[in-house]
Amino acid sequence: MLSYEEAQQHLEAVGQAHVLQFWSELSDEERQSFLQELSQLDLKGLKNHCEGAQRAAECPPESLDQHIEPVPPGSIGSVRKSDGKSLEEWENEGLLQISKSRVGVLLLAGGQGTRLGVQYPKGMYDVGLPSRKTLYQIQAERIQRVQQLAERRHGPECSIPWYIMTSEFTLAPTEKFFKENNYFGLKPSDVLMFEQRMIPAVSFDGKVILQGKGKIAMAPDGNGGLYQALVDNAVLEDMKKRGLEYLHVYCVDNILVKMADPVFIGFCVSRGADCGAKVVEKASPVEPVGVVCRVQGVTQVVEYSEIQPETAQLRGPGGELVFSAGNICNHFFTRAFLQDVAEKFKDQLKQHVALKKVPFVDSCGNQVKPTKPNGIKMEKFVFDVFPFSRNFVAFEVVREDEFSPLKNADGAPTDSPTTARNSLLNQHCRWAVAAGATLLDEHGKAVPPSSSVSVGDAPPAQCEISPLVSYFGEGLDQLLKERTLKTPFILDEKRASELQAQ
Ligand code: UD2
Repeated sequence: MLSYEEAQQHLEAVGQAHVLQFWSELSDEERQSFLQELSQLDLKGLKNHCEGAQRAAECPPESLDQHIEPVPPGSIGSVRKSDGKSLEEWENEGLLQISKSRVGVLLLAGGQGTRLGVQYPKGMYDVGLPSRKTLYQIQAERIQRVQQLAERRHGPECSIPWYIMTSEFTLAPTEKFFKENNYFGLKPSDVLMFEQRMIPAVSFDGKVILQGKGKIAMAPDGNGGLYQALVDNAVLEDMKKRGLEYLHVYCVDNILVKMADPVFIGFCVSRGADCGAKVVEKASPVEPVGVVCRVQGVTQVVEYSEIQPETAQLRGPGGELVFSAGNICNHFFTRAFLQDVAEKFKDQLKQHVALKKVPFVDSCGNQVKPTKPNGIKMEKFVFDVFPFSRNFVAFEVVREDEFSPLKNADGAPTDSPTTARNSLLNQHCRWAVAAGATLLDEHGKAVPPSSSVSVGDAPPAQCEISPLVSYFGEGLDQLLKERTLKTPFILDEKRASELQAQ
């Protein structure tokens, strides 16, 4: 650990002496923890970081809009446009890879969830399903089920390790939550949490922002911090040791996420891809999802915060959005590609600039909550490795089946706890009806089979199916065919075995 004198010397040398301006007011304990924080900071890189942030905020990089082109629709794989046979083949290939324990999943869970406004990790959020399951529990159960499907189809016992990238904000509560819940039935040795790096927020005049008198305002380095974190935490070595060849990387808040989706894995593997992304057709020009597109012939994602509104609104002759391939933060990577990124490309990743309101202490020691942006946060994005891929593929999936993210607090028209809950319950009503069940709503009225509604709308009935019973609607006909079911109806494992016995 650095001594006070060493810290002072380093900070002075990089023009950041103000960081220690309240030293004399700190208690012994606060001094210790501050020195610890400073020791973990890359003090040598601090000068570049602060100058780079200041420069980037003063003259933002040129927008890519003039250079972007849509990805030709023919080069995007698609669930909707593929025949049943191809889908089956991909699924089978995916399940085969899973059964050989070659597939892992990696959750990006280091974000702060500011828009949702909760103080705990988003994965712990309960959107108010009849079962009161949290996002983490739903995900854990999907892993178990897809493992089981692979074993049933192809034989030997297999496992899908679950890597969870956290940050200083989310690691401790996530670990505690998993322990308290017995890892939701997964083997603890298959759940591997690690931390991404944090970097300081910088003021417009290039100074590190003090969040407290003995605390720097730090933020995670963006979900593209993944690649550095893989190296810092020897994750690729762990993958190699376990014989994993493929990784499905996804973000925490999509209630419909298909963990280790066999169809997607099978599609990517059979195309020989080293890198892939799921997309959905954008719902509107302003939907907050990046677009998969080409820039000077190279496929990449342009994030929603960086595309000009005029470009996002461009429409083709049939009225369709020109840039419609919406990124849903579901990525496929081979281990070999990740190894390449770790060795050759991770330091070349673009830095994105976000101007944020960062609470700080002013020079008189007053705590200030700014009302307009005062700080620069630099972030890396997980998809910025796509241009390094030798064979990138995009795969379009059906929104109603696969994408309903939780971003905002209730009251917002989209991406809220209510829309996420509704999307899941709608999906489960569709599954039950397709399996031949008649659902009775709370008034005892049969739900018409065609009553499908769009993502996020209120479901026709409260029907929830545990992922431990069905991963993607499979296996329900033998349980539900010709049954009339009163709702609210929860199909969990116990109910499933009762139905089977009847
Ligand atoms: C992400 C995608 C966007 C679209 C959208 C769909 C990126 C950069 N953008 O936007 O194109 O696909 O999701 O929902 O991927 N995270 C970390 N560490 C960090 C920051 C974020 O792990 O430092 C995680 C976060 O916990 C979440 C995921 O990355 O699971 C996405 O982060 P977000 O919710 O801030 O991204 P968003 O919605 O702006």
